[in-house]
Amino acid sequence: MNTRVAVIGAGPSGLAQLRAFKSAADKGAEIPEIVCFEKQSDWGGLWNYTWRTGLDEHGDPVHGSMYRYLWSNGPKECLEFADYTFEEHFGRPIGSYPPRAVLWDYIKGRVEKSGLRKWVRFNSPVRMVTFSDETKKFTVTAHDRSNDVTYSEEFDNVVVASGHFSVPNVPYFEGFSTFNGRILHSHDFRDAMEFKGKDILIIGRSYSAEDIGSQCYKYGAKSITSSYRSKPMGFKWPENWKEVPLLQKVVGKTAHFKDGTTKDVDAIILCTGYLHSFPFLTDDLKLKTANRMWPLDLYEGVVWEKNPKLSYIGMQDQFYTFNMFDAQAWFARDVIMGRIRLPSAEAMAAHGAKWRAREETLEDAEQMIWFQGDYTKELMDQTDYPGFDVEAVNQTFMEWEHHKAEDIMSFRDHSYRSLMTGTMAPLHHTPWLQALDDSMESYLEVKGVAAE
Ligand code: FAD
Ligand code: NA0
Repeated sequence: MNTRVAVIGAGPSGLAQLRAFKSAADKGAEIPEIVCFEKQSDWGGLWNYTWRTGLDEHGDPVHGSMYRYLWSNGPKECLEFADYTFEEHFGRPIGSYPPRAVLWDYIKGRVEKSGLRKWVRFNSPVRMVTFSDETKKFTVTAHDRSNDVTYSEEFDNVVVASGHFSVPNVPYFEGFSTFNGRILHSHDFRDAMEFKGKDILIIGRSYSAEDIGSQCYKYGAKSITSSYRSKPMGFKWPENWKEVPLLQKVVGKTAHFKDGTTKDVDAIILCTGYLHSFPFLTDDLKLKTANRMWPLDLYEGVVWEKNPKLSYIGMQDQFYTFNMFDAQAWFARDVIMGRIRLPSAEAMAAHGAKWRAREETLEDAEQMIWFQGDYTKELMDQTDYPGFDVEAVNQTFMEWEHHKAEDIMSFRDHSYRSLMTGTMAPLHHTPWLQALDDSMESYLEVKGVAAE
């Protein structure tokens, strides 16, 4: 097979794509040549923490949005790879809410074991992708930052796996330009210690708002005020955390809210989400969507309907993550390798419209989880991805939701059963609120015995 496939991004989605092809090769299939372009100097996407904000060492926008002390926001049992379990990677069962470094290690373990590093060109941001109607090929232009050379190569297929939690959505509020404090977006948040002893204002009501506020509480912020546009998060917050309606303006250090209340604050953290941004794609190839469960124009949430030689992985809003990316990558692989025949353009659009219609009826997180579970199952049923019990994963998500509602500051102190191995995770040695060291060594420590 002398076809060539470009994969853009070596985060969990791009690495799922590499792993999908490798698994076909391991079973004896002839696979295309794969070239993965990765802007950063290492793989793992957002899980590859960077202290940098703004521009990277080359002057490109920093991709990373993750921060120190970030622990998984959902049970690891819900994202476990079906073909590479946590137990296989760590050699024993570990807790259910690992910190970032532990999850990064797990993601890397699978691709290192498969020997996939040679498929990745690091320090290589893709600058442009075009498609020729004549040759039916893509031209991918990349910047080799290590040698400062820009070059172009032809590919038969392109898989976009560049993530969509990197380019911040930054609204303006009256008085921002004269605010006497720091204003930042969650994309640039790195270390909660910066806000110790400070009064902070958080704008937003989703996962970044919830977790960055919780981080600031844990590391000693004086007070947290979180301001919502649509509805409050509604958790039982600690004493020094108040939820208020939307910010109207700031005057000096004083924030004014829609209900007429005010609060003096030292810093404002905009947890206002991210933009899907693909500056390297021409308009005919570019997915344009908000962060939602069912973006349109992607057959099975993966294949670009207007040009099925192009696929996208991981573009949905996410409850399911790593194993859903796997299911998508296995599907994209089989379309590329001709194992899955695509229906007509009309049938693809009609199929997407049905999912979108269901998506529009979703009212809460629980319904979204079942929706995404059904979607992941539909994908898995079409490929040889090992598969797993989606209903059991959904039930674990339900338990997680229940534990959060019970106590938002201790939900990470629970543990769950692996749906891949059947093993019950041990309880972590220290309650999350008291566990200030998020290093892998500290997390994997067993009763005072340091990890090897
Ligand atoms: P990314 O991880 O963003 O990786 C995309 C990759 O593409 C990056 O390596 C980037 O450098 C590269 N890239 C981008 N543009 C180019 C280009 N032009 N050329 C070449 N390479 C490019 N999910 C969970 O399951 N659990 C969590 O606890 C969790 N926490 C999160 C916390 C935060 C703060 C954020 C923002 C997200 C979190 N997520 C979490 C969701 C996260 O989206 C997924 O876990 C996962 O990282 C998505 O993988 P991805 O490969 O699609 O995107
Ligand atoms: P995210 O929370 O960064 O998670 C991304 C939020 O922004 C919504 O609450 C929305 O309000 C609000 N918003 C947007 N524009 C606004 C405006 N003009 N005024 C006021 N509010 C505004 O982003 P979203 O898209 O979920 O929410 C945007 C991802 O990062 C998630 O996948 C999450 O899982 C992940 N994450 C994980 C962790 C951990 O694992 C931590 C942080 C983030 P409204 O009213 O429209 O809802 C620990």
